Amino acid sequence: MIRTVPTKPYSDQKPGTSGLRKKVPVFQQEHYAENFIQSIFDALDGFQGKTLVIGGDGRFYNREVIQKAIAMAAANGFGKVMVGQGGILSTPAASHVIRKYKTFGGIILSASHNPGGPHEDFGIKYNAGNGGPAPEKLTDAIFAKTKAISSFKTSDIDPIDIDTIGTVKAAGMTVEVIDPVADYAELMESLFDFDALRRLFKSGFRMRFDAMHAVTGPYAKEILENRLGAASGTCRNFKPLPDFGGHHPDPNLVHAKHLYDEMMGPDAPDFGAASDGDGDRNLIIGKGIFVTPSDSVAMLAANARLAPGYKDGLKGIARSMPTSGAADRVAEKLGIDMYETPTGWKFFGNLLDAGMATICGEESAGTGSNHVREKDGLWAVLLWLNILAARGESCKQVVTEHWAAYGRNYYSRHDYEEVESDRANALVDELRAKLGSLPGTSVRGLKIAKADDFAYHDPVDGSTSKHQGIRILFEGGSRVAFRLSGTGTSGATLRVYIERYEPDKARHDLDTQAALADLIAAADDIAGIKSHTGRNKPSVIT
Ligand code: VG1
Ligand code: CO
Repeated sequence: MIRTVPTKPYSDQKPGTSGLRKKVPVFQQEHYAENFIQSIFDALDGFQGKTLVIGGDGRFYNREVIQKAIAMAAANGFGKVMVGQGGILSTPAASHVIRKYKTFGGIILSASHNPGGPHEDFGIKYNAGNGGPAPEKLTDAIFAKTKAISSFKTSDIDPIDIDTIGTVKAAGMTVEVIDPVADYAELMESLFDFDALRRLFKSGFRMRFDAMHAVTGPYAKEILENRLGAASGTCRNFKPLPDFGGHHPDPNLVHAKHLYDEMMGPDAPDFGAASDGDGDRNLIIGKGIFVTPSDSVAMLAANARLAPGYKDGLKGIARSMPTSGAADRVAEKLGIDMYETPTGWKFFGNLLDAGMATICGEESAGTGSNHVREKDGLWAVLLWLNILAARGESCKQVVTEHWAAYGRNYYSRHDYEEVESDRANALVDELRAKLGSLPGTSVRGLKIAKADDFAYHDPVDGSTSKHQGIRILFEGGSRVAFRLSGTGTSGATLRVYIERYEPDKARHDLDTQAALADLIAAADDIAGIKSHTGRNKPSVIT
């Protein structure tokens, strides 16, 4: 039943910020998925007889790769696989299942916020036994294996019925199909005050949750409508579709503009939220107010004690380098440590495992805590709801009171998508080459205090990760940062991050782009964005 199949390496299987992401036709090349899965197994040690979790966000090609992964896990000697029913497991739910059942690790099939369909994106990532994304050391080892692979192991089994919950045997291995929602919903119930949330909804509190036809639909429906009693119809686009209904499952102000418009409209519900393809991101919009992800991390951290799961306070806060400094001010006030990591959730794992950080966040709408080892979209939504219920205030009140107490970090990210790779690389190379000469000079009346290429020294395992984004720090605390995306599948995406701190309460309701206008102009002067990319404006502004 078990076969060793000869194969040839592909040279382009380097995992990016979060796993390997390519267009579906790339993944459909002969043995492409098999090569990568075998390389994951080849980079691991000691899984014989152990359990592997397999699930995905339901996108096109999910079911096919799940069958391949099951057959290969059996041939490689795993004792058991746990598969989400219908091939579904959100990224945070998969992380939880790995941890709860103390499995060896898990394979998550997702390209997250990237679009899905026969000509769109697919992805594979590996999460380790702590439930977190493979650290760099492991992704480097996997990449090395992909370049040298000469065969993979698989077994000749009939396709497993992944739509029926239960346990079957295949090639000597146990396959358990599990309810993808139950364990996760129970975890949420242990962290948040569900009684208070039921009272909130009973009192007439109205909410809109947009699952964007992606994986959080079944989770949100069960938790918000079934368990918490939110009105039926609270969840929209809740059926996961292989092509996400033809949209990008990216909860930002472009792809979830309909939600934004509704929340700014005359009959807006009290609270609006959305999540991405694999359920680890969150978009938070209160009635009449958009909450910037960086602010959201800070506000959740400042109020976390109001939720039962965090009543004893936080050990520390961690944020990625491009994320605004709003959370730093909260950490300072709470007297707890603050960590600044590179982009990508894999860098939070050690801090969470070591008990050094409790809440982590990224400017890209990712927030999470030590309850799992991934960012968690619904978790953030539920923590917000818990805070609103406990404070008896609106989202807008919580936000404006936070700014009044801590000051406001005006913040925006400008993305230039699908830029020619050579041109994007040239921009970064030029910028890097002149970093040394920038400090002390002024641009648009802003004096540069420091300019560097961010490097992270992991305080837990001592490893160093270099070239994690270029930072230009101005006197007075404003800054711009530049990096190239590691999740795209065509050309390069340049991300420009812009931040300015405003302590003055009288200046807290400016338009964000206007408040940042001089820094936006300075970023272009310094990096030559327009001339390098050939674009005169960003594709997406968050
Ligand atoms: C982006 C975000 C990053 C996030 C990553 C994965 O990466 O900027 O903060 O961790 O996506 O999120 P990049 O390299 O494109 O900037 V997800 O929800 O796509 O798994
Ligand atoms: Co995601």
